[in-house]
Amino acid sequence: MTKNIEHPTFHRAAKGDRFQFHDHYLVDDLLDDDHRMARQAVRDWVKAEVSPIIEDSYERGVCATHLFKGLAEIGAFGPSLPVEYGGGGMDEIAYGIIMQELERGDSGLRSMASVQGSLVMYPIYKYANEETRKKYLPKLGSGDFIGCFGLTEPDHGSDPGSMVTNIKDAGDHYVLNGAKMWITNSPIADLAVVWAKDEEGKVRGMVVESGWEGFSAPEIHGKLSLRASITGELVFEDVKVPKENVFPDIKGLRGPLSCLSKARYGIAWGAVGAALDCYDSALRYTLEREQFGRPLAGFQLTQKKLAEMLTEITKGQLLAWRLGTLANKGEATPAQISMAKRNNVNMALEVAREARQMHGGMGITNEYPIMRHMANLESVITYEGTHDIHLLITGMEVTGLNAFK
Ligand code: TGC
Ligand code: FAD
Repeated sequence: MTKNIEHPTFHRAAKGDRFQFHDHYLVDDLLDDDHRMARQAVRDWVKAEVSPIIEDSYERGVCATHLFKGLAEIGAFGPSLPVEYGGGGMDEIAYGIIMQELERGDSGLRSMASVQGSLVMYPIYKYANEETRKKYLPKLGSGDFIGCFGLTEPDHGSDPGSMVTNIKDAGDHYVLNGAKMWITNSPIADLAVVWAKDEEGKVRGMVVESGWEGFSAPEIHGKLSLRASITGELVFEDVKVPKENVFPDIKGLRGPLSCLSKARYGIAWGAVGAALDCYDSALRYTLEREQFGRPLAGFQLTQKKLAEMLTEITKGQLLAWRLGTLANKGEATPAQISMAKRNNVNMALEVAREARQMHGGMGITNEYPIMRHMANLESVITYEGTHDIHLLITGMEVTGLNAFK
């Protein structure tokens, strides 16, 4: 059988927007013009600025820090935060669709935006005093400052409530001691949003500048995942933190967990982007690659794989979109967000694994984005709450029984 170029899928993929036709359930119709414009702008930017360099960055294990400025220019930092505080003034669906397009490029790229917007700008906007907001948010929004978020510790990952990093009142300032681990962007950060216990054992949040005495952020080497993103520790040795930098009114784990809700929501959308890129590559490859005298896509087993991938991606798109409509009304619950993060990241990882096999030997090379997405997604399924932690959050919601305590 010869290659069937009239095959509608192939025809549409070759002719039009190469991603458009993956929208099997016309989710596009659920978006408004602002969403579509934001998506196109980010897609074009990723194609022009990221696609040409990402395989090289990944292979060398280098974070392309110049992209921070570009991310700021396309409005990827805090898309749903108010404009006057450095955000984009858009809704939650715009935020989600931007994360989708970034992660189509690379999960590490989406990480840069998630951390800056949802884990650094969001808590400063939500919890800091007005002076601190004005001091840091414009520079974070413009990409002049890079931020990081320190919650996880060497001995306390899934259970951040047991953290030992602490602050002690020293009159006109606090003294911060402790260490954080696995912190995205920490070695290049200008500031960190840090969570530490006060003398009453309550978790408090604060902005800590990297130039202050006693602050260091050594890089973590040897990562085989998210290689285009930089990760490090945060070490605090008697760091003096001015009192105005400590968030005044939020006490307890609710503070950092509310930021995680915001970022996990973005990941639920972002993972769809990584899945779409893998699916797209598998579809193109199997339509072109011939074995036994016909395109691989002509075999039933390949079609089963493609059909199932597209079905799962479509379900993930609809889950993210529905969550977005709830988030726009302020009604998305942490448990709903957990379900979407868990489902969509797992879905993307399964799609990546299947796509890898469909590329045969070529699938293990950097000619195709598959291995990079697959390895990245191993981090994504671990950070912001592991796959199993999100399962237990859902389990708690449906049974009313807390499996953590
Ligand atoms: P628990 O007693 O259940 O809750 C403590 C307080 O927090 C409230 N809460 C939330 N509030 C807002 N949003 C959420 N998602 C919330 N979840 C819980 C809760 O109502 C309670 O409030 P209050 O007022 O009654 O005190 O806490 P727990 O100690 O039992 O822990 C529960 C658990 C295990 C679910 C939680 O600790 C958890 O989510 N663990 C996973 C840790 C995690 O996700 N770490 C992520 C670190 S940051 C990161 O990975 C960034 S990657 C960045 C990138 O590169 O993209
Ligand atoms: P652990 O908590 O030790 O878990 C190990 C395993 O045990 C997991 O499979 C987990 O699901 C399982 N487990 C744990 N508790 C239970 C339980 N009760 N029941 C059943 N199974 C359980 N953190 C930050 O604060 N800021 C960042 O910017 C950041 N960036 C990161 C970037 C990367 C690349 C990575 C890999 C991590 C990052 N993290 C960050 C940390 C991340 O959030 C943690 O790795 C994650 O929360 C898991 O913690 P842990 O690695 O200590 O694993």
